[in-house]
Amino acid sequence: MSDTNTNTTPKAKVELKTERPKLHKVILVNDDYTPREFVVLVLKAEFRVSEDQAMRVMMTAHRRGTCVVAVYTKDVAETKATNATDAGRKKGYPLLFTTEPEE
Ligand code: TYC
Repeated sequence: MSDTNTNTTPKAKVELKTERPKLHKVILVNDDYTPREFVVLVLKAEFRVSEDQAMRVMMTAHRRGTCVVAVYTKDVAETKATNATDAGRKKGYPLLFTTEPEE
């Protein structure tokens, strides 16, 4: 009993599936008041993108209404969106970053 495995009952196989955490998009929303250069500044500071990439993202939001900036885990996406939105608010701009889960 103590040194022999007499248990012949088949064990249920437990499948351990590790789900990847869903990524969340940070979305830049266009407005009519925030200066283009300020949007580029915030994108570079908060999302660590190059001048070129910041300019492309800003112009895409400017022309199309919105642009996906980057994807992160939920917490990081929400923190960065809040920080970037607050940077605009501090200057009195209606600059807005939102988040949404990726499909
Ligand atoms: N539309 C703004 C302007 O013409 C610039 C701008 C671009 C503001 C993108 C917000 O998400 C934005 N000054």
